[in-house]
Amino acid sequence: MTKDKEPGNNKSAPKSRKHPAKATDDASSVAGKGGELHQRAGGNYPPLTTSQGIPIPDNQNSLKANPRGPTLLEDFILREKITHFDHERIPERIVHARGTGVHGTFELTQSLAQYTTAKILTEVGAKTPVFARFSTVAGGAGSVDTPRDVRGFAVKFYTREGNWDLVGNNIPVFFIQDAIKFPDVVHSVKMEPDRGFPQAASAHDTFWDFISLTPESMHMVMWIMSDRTIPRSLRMIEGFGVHSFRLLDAAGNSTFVKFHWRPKLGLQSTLWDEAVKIAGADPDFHRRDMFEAIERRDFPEWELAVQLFTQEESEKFPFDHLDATKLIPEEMVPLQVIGRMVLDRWPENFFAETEQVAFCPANIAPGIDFSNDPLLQGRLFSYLDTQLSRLGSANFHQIPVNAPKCPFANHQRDGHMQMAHPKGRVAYEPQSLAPDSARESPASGFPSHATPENGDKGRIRAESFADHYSQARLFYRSQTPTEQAHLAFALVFELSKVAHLHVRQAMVGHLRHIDADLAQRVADGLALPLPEAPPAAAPVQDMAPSPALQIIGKMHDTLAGRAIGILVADGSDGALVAKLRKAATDAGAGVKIVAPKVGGVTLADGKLLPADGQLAGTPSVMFDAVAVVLSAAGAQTLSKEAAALDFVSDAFAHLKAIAASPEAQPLLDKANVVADAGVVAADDPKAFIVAAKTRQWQREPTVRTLP
Ligand code: HDE
Repeated sequence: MTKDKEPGNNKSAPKSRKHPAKATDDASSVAGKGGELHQRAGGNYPPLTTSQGIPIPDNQNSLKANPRGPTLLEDFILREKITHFDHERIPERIVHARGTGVHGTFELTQSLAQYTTAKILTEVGAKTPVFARFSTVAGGAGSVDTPRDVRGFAVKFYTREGNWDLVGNNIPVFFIQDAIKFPDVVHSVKMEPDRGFPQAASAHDTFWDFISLTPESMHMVMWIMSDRTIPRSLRMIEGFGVHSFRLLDAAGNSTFVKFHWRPKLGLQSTLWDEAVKIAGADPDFHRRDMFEAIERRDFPEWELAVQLFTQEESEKFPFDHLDATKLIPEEMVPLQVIGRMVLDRWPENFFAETEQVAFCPANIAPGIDFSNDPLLQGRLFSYLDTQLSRLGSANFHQIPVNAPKCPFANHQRDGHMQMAHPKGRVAYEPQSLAPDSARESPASGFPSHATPENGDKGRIRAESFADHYSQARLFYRSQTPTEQAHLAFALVFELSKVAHLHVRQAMVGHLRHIDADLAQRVADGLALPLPEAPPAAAPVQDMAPSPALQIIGKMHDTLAGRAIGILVADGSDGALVAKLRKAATDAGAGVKIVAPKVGGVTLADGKLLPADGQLAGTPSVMFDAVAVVLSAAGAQTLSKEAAALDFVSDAFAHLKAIAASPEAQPLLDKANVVADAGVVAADDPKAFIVAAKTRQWQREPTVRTLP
């Protein structure tokens, strides 16, 4: 049957379907565009088909009784397309919904053969494929990248002995000691259930109400109020496995281990005001940053390091290492670097890989084992459970990003979306009918540590978990004065968003146990009389400061992997721009030209300089340092442009280096930029590079009042 002969068609309709590019009537104008696109694409493209393989003749028009008549139920092409579309979304992760995933490789550089049989930790030089996913915790999948939040740092190692998932965070401790509190802490931080806001923010009453009633969270509170939770880039965060795990040797002897990821680029954070403005300017800031780094082959890299300790050593720690609100200071148990991870391949399809990847702390290789940390024990249940509902089937391990890359076989069968078709009549074990069917391996299968257990059953919190303030104090007192000020500022900001006075009071009461000066600063910042401290469950200990807990101490003076913006306008000096660009790229930075119009500017010598970003859409928060190269006329024009004034004044307030041509001075003056070591002449690229490699911390007291 040809369409021309279908009942109800008038004469013009068949034409529009047969020759979409030539269609002229209103209803077919889209078809016209589609047709042109096809022609432009050219080449040998495969025919568009339904999911059943039926070739589709017209992807622009549904099947109608006549050109202006009703759509027919018969249109299986329309129905299949819309039905699939209707079901495109799956439930997002209850936490860590917003994520960025990248493929890469892990290479072991130092063997742990003395402690473990795990091949991934003993085969030096072996390269293991990995998939890493970085995430925020509280916001939905479509939320912004830069709220104040913990970052998830999950790595799936496709080892020769099965998948090992190290599902960590960029903070080495957690809010709670027992998994039974997880739904509470998450419900408190998520948007409030009656009003549906705030999205992706901890600065609200329910979160601080819960926290103020949960003293065990105080150490984590110090970390989340530090600049660790407003990172500059996902390439510049640390990762931590958090819990103690065990390594097991061939004889079954156990050594405890904590895992750490250390970024090659060093740590780097934004300032709070900067993070807020980035959220508006580019909600995908971190995802885009990672994507662009991979695109330009500037592959992010981390060292994997371990802290190893025995049961006997752990008994001498002034805290319980099974308590996930505690860390082991590096100064107490040094880090040993054992390998490196390089991320070098962006997923081909975001949904198939980043969205469908399923990490689970229970995915573990023989030779590594769990500890009794009650938070870890709860996690061992939660991930598979949530993934069954998120991915909709017990067969989600067959999705390519989740499937092991080593052989795997068992007698699990059937279920929704079974993609495999196992052969044979035997789907059980023990059996005697199929010699080649999979069997258990008593000698080489996953061993569990033979931990002796005794004591009374009960809903009990160990007494060794009672000290809630000592490590919070350790963290705060280990920070530089700048970091301490930022932490106090963050607490004042967050608690100022809390409407309930008693919650603010309770929080400041806790701070008194951590550090008297911190409590006073926050109380002053809230205009709050210093409240009573609550009773402490255990005496607060003074621990030796740990500089390894700082961010500033771990920042590298470098432009590697950083971004420089050069603001230009018509009449700018092209030679100066070229000089600055060369100096910045030689130092490892990416450079973007920012201009009032995206088409670019006409330089003083008449040449056209194309822009990478238009001024209004490319504010200085996108960059680590900026240069302003303007002619006198350009500076005059931009002095009337709010976006240009913001570009300069924000760069200054965000403690960034600014290089400026002398003619740009009126713009700098109007933006209240005051000369200091970070404001340099544009024709001195060397000085600019030195200043751009770091933040101008000394400037901070001149641009904002910190508590
Ligand atoms: Fe998770 N966590 N978590 N978590 N977690 C999930 O699993 C959970 C905890 C972490 O990129 C969920 O598949 C419980 C600590 C990361 O896909 C869920 C407890 C740490 C990711 C879950 C914790 C993490 C998750 C949600 C307390 C750092 C994202 C979706 C007992 C060591 C992984 C999913 C990705 C995701 C449960 C605490 C890290 C609900 C019950 C501590 C990085 O299963």
